[in-house]
Amino acid sequence: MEKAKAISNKAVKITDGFWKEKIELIKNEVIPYQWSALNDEIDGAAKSCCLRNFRLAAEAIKKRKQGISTPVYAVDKWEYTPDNSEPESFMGWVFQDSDLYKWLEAVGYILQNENNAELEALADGAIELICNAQETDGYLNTLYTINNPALRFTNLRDHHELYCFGHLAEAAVSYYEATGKQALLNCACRYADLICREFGEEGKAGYDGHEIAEMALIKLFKATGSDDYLKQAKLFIDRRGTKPYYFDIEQGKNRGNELYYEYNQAHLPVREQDSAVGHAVRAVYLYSGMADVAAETDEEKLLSACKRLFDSITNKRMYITGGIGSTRHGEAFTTDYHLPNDTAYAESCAAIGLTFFAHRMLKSDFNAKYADVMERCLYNGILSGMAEDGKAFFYTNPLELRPDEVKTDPDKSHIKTERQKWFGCACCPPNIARLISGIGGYCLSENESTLFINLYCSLEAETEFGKISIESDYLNSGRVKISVNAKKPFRLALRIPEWSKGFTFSRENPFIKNGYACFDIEGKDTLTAEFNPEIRIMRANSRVREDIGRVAITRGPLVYCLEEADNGSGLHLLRLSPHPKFEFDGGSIYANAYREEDGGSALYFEYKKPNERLQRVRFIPYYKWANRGEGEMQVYIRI
Ligand code: FUB
Ligand code: ZN
Repeated sequence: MEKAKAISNKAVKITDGFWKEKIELIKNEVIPYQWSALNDEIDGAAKSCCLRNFRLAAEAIKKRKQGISTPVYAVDKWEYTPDNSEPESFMGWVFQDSDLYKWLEAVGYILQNENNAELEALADGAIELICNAQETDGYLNTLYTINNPALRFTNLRDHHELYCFGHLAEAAVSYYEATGKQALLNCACRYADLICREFGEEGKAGYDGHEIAEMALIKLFKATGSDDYLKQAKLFIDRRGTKPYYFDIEQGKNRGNELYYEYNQAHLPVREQDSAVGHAVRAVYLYSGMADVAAETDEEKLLSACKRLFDSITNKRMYITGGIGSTRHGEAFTTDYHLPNDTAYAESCAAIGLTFFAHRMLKSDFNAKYADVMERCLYNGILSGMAEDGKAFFYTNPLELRPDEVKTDPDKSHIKTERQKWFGCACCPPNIARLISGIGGYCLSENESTLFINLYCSLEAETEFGKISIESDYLNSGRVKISVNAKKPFRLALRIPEWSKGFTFSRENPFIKNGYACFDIEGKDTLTAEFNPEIRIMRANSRVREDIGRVAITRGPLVYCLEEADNGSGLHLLRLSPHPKFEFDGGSIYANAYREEDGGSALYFEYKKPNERLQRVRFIPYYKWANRGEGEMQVYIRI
């Protein structure tokens, strides 16, 4: 297995351009905004109760330590609201704690690259609160601590205790790497140690209903060097899908239909799984953990399963935007080539999870296709989840929308016509924040001989081979300048983006392997690469019924869409002209299309060629849609 490791976010400084602007937005707008949301300070937004829960848990622990008994409340729901719960009990979704952890992880990534005493002080306060909500034996979950500690770890399938642990651990590593402060890392390790005792070789044969603990344990293993965490991650992976099903044991009953187990990817032992199934976020989080464990243990069988699952997703079950999850039912995958545009679930978190998975595959399988998928997700199905001002979010990311249908069709009730200020189930907004703030960690990787450039952000980085900087005009001209100051000779591998029709490098005859152009570098050196981000008319495989006879417009990594605001209503009436006469103005794409004229009032009538009129249409990047009020949107246009 040829291995590589990612160069960490801390070693990579994004210097300017598109992603620098996004990181600044996260730092200046999104992080403060989300802090207010977690504190329930945003008017008109769904309540989080996240910080409130931590405060209540800390108080309960304090009281119990003083010998004062605390009330017991039910632990029997996914969402606790003032209507279904006692006023002093836990509120929100069972996994509400994870929102604060994701926020802290994002703060950690920001602090890895700059000093910000105010932000650090805010985070330290939150960490103190988290530590106060931790039980003496390391357990940390506000739902159980507030409502009924005696019931902890009795419903791994649904109650997200290991999921919340996973987010705690990821936040802890990010914050520790940023500040060197141990408090949150110690807190996460104490919880990890409890989990290793409870679910280790000698313990209960459980694993999480919502995967993430696997990849989080690997992060803790890397940060602390403790083998126990690697062993536990592998145990969780090895156990999943083996019989008798742990979820049956804990629930005291069999679910009757094997299909139910697919929701948690627990239908088969993971090494036997071929198709991506079930809840999409869970799936890609599991596969990310599998890819991590395969890389740490050099296990070919596990890696082969990861490769099959990656191909299952990206060759048959992924939207052109990098979105995954074709149905709202179970927020899940369905079947191959079933990619409906207007009922798509395509949760922001799922595209984020696919990015995690692709990123981890690069550790063991040197192939540009993984970075291509990261890029597809990042520029499209992830960024679309956030408004341009960083203060509103999409949970689901359809590729086509008519506001009147969304409002009247219960099958589309998961879709919103405009981004929301916050959600009761707010998994996506802080997930977007942590991904973008840490994007530096996705750009480069290295092994003993080679430095790989996976994403072309403008950056400066410290690597094993010396300093590297990238000046990127990737989105606009496709031109990228790379300067290195090498401490020792090495090979530089530049990913050739799959969208680039042709490319030129300032040095001739690169050796091309697995989609990377490789150059031998010594001393101070500068290389330029010119990729070709020309406008492309893309189609889907003809097995995708919804897209037959339709095309999507892309330029470079960006997928484009039509909006009512630019093109009028009735976007379905448009078809791209065979002579579109594309024009790119640095942001939008203009093209000729024909608009079918109103066919009168009859619902059905005998066919005759419809009248059409020429219309110049405007396409905007998909991620920017719905920033100008409510209206129709369409990625695919008839051709
Ligand atoms: O269950 C935790 C998160 O909430 C999932 O990842 C999302 O799909 C949402 O259901
Ligand atoms: Zn989400």
